[in-house]
Amino acid sequence: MTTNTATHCPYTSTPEAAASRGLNPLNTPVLDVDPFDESVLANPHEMHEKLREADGDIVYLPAYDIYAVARYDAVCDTLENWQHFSSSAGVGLANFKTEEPWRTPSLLLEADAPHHDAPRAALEKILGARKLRRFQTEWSNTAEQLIDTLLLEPNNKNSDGSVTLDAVNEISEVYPLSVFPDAVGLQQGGLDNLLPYGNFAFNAFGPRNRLVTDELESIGSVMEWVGEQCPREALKDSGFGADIWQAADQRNITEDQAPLIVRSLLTAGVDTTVYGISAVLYHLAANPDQYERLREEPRLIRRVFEEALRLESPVQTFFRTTTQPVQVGDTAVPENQKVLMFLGSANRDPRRWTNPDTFDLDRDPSGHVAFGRGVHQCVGQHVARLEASCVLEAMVERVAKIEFAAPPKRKINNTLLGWQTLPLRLTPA
Ligand code: OVM
Repeated sequence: MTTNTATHCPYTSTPEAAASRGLNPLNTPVLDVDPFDESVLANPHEMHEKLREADGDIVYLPAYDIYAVARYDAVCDTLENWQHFSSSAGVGLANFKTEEPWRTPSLLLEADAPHHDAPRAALEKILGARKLRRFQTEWSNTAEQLIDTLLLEPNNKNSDGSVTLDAVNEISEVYPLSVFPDAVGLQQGGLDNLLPYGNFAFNAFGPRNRLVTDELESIGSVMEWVGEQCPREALKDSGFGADIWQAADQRNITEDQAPLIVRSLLTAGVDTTVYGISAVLYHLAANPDQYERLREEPRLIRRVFEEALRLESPVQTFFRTTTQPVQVGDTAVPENQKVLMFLGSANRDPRRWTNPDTFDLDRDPSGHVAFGRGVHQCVGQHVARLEASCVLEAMVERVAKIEFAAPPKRKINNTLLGWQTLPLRLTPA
């Protein structure tokens, strides 16, 4: 049985060949799609549907010799089963067992138990919801000042009193950069390295296409700067960075681990929140009725962010690597195979969500996998939520209407889905 363009895995062309590779010859759909093609990266949803509707819970993609899961249940099962779907061979296309990683692997992202446990436990404490309350007032004030300033900026002003701006440049990138580096305890200089570093790191999970190779020349000095921010001496006395070093003093992690855990904050903590804030602003501009409702019911702010994360899934994909032959539905996946998980597809799977492509404040978006799930689920999710809710609170109080001033442009990244420009017209309240 086949669906769409699905045929069958070439490796399973004869039962003997299939058996020798541990594959069930009858039941692995093969799809001729390229998830990293630039036009697909810009608009992945049609491909997602093809992947979900293929005749199996897991499919084979000959373009990269990888397996892929795109249905909600299959993505969740893969994320939860860290015993069979390992992170320590890298969570990108590259298999660290046979390919040199572009940097020392992350102790959090690219590690399995037991090595993962101590760094994860330490960072979970440091970034826990309760620990973040100390930033609430300051981060709210920063957001309020930012929106106030933008609404008053003469260069943004239209004759009718509204303002036109690029929300990516002026909100999504500005806000995280004005609160997060300070919360980590970074010094002032060189913060302009953070976005290029994150952008490269997320590109580096994909194949060595133009998005990666075009940056190879410039990334060396960026990596050097990032490395220099991680030692204890480089960091301020208070902040997430100092907290990580304190965990080393308490022997919860080793002194060798501390700088790499700081590096994780710098890798995963900026671009992700930039994309998250852009996502929610985009969907509010696209759904003016929902923005109006949000202004009447600001208690929906937390939900609106989750619903935007579900629909946009700023982090679209991660890989795992099989530790042993594993049966997924009707397919026997061999050992040491890369499995690509489509988080963005799971978050729009009609098996799980009613009207999955609709931005709807009446739905319960919890259970989305935009932050992943299982032992690696985003450890910084409370930081992301706090940043976004501060921005949205400031917006709903000050802005009556959000509209597109021009069509937004996609930013292309091998892993991230988001916006390069988001031209908005804001009408002050
Ligand atoms: C890391 C990390 C964690 C999550 C995402 C990520 C670049 C990196 O620990 O370095 O993306």
